[in-house]
Amino acid sequence: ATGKEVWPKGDEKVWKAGMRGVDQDVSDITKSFVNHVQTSLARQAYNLDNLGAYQAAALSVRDSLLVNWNETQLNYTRKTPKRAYYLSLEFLMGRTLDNALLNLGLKDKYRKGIEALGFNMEDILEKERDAALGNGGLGRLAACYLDSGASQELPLWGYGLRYQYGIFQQLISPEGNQLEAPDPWLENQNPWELPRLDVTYEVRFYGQAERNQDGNGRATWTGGQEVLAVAYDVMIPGYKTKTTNNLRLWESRPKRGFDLNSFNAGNYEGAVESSNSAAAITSVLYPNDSTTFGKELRLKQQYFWTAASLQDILRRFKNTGKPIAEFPDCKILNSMASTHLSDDPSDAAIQLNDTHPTLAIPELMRILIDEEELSWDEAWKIVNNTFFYTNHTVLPEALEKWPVPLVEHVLPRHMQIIYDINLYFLQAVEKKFPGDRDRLARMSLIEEGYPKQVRMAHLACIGSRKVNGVAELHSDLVKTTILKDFVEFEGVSKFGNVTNGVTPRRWLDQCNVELSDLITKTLKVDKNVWLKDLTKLEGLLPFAENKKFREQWAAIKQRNKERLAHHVQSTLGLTVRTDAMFDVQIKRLHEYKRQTLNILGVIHRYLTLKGMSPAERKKSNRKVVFFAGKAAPAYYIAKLTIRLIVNVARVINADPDTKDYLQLYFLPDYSVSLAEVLIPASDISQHISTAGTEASGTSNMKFCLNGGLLLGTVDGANIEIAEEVGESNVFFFGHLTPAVEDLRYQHTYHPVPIEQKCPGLAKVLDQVSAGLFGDGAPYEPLLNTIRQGDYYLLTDDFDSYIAALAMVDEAYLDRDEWIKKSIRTTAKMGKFSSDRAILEYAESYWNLEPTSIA
Ligand code: F58
Repeated sequence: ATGKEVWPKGDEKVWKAGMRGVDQDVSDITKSFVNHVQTSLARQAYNLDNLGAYQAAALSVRDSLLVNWNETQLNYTRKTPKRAYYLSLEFLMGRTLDNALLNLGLKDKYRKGIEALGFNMEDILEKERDAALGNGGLGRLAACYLDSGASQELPLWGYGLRYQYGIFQQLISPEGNQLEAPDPWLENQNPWELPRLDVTYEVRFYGQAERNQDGNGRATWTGGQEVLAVAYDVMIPGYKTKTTNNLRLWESRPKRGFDLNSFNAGNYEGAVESSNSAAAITSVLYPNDSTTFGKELRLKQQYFWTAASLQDILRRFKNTGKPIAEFPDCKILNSMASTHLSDDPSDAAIQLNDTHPTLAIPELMRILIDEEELSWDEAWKIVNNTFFYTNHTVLPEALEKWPVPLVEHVLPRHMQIIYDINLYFLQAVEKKFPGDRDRLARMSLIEEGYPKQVRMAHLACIGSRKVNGVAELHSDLVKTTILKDFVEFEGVSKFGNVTNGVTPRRWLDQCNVELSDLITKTLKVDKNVWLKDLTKLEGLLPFAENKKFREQWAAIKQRNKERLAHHVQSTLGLTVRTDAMFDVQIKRLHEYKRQTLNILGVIHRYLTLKGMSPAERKKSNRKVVFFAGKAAPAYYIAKLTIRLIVNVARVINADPDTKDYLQLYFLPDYSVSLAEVLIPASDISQHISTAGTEASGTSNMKFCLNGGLLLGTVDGANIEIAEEVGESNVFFFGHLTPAVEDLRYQHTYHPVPIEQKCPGLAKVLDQVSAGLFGDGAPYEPLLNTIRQGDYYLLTDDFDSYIAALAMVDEAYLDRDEWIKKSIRTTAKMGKFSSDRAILEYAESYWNLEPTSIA
């Protein structure tokens, strides 16, 4: 503010009319906005900044959502349809206001109202903080599925944790090191959540589990620590439908405020100790790379969340009071799974998003046996018909395992149940494969060792009705590698595939408004039609041949690049040239994702440019390379990669010989909101994991949906994208999955010096070592991962990678042909809508039907 601002902003008459709340000329929107300014925020037109305006707008939109949410929930209660529950430890929601306005179809009206009050829509949207309760793809997938579930009118709820702190904020030091800062996202209040202080459950930890003497398999679990789970509800509006589903997030609180005895004895710290430890459970999201397991607090998070969610699900059932057929004394059994009537779970399906919620399996067993007094077989049948497990990785180091002593200590009763499950299971395996000791050891829920560990993927698999991977190749790998024995034992029909998808509402309509408008105009259908049936995009195909259309398409890409350049200028003070190809790689930093291959490729390009005469250089393609992504705080090699990128950028952006042809940026603090600016601006994006390591990828889908082409390995969903858009529109390189094992064997037993095997790469590494980008010594550990062992096969794929980059350059020189590829790519992305994916889960897994809200 300049100090000279005139208050109120906007039209004083509209403000006054809004304040009186009676004037017929004032739209409902401005009325409700002004009302929230005055009452909920206790502020006035005379001191309202953009943040306040955002909050007032959010509260006003929330009122509209609440009407639909209430109707939806009432409808479910009355009609008691079968429900599905998506249990995910992560929901990476990003911002809500823009999405809610678009789904409600109210964006234009709000824009006008807000402008009349003197505010600018884009400015207030920027004030919202991301809800970043997730690490990456797995968490964002959960958010897309909630959007699609509501949009397709499915009775689908999410269950998660209300972390006080989301994924850490990433800062980059002048030396290029990643620093982590907390993400206090709830600091300015969160208008999107409804605290439900009346919905609470008790959750126990530690204590003693005593098996009953009468041999009925039951036990009593007592003592230990009891904490309270309090529900916070987040409304999930469907696109252009009244259906507004719920995401329930649990917060942990102490059951009793503090210990009065200690307090009275003057021991104030002691008095609050246990309450602090209860509150700690939901304090922070684990910023995992895939290996840091074994932490007690994480185990407590997992149990706290599954136990609270199951109690909530069971209470909801009991309230339906459904007719009891087969087991007259047990409502739960009948409403949950009429297993004796048909093979179909009848009342609830629970999807396990990775193994993180697997404790729900022994927990439901515990409730059914110890509390509802069912027999083991009855309980196991229900469990087996209720759960579904999605696997998101086959990397061995990423498969969750919990030390037996830890589980025994924190959840003594669950450890007993896991042992019992294992006993019955191994007896069945032994029956089918008599005397096959190795097989029993491989399949056991318990891995021998010091300490013994519980293999959560095995537990999730045998406790579930179905198991799926997230792309065709990945699902095949699940069946042939990590769960091979289980396929042989249980039959292949239990194992399926649901290729991931992304919501076209956020990832096209919201993030690329101009492209969405052009598509609507061109397809000559209402926007709702193609946004809900994304295969309609195929109607764009003929327009690839239309010159005027291509010009419009290209002009939009150009403006998206300018928007990104403007963002970089205003946040980092750096000037990005926009008359260049934009090449983007944005994802968590991980060795298997091979950001290192990309940065070494950039150095290679730089050295090549340096070696050219000025005249030669003039003929080369201008390029700007963007990286963004966080490294797990303890992942040393990933952090070194960031450091290398930042220091290479520092050198090459300042080199007068090359800076017109090659620029490089590492954008700090990657987030959903940043992705929404980066993705629409990309010409080419990189998805270059070692073959067989990336389960699916979902940003590849987002880029292609926005007309960006793909440079990638034959991995994950890249393969299915190429099947749809045609291989001629994708740049593939590198070895294929079946070759990987062999190549690794060669590295170990017949290593060839890098100078011999891949001289181009050797030269690049030498330049880094020699100090071209600042002291080379700190990078040695990173470079040595390639020189020795090279587990992720950079030396095997480097040459074909460089060749693929050259093909990208060549293709880009023929701009008209490039735009055609871009249009054809978008046109063929229909398959990758998360609507398709969620309907596959609903039909082939959960047996769930849409329920409309009249
Ligand atoms: C990702 N997994 C896969 N895990 O890597 C990606 O290929 C896939 O597209 C996506 O799931 C959705 O299916 C992933 O994001 C995590 O972030 C875990 C968080 C918890 C600890 C272990 C990693």
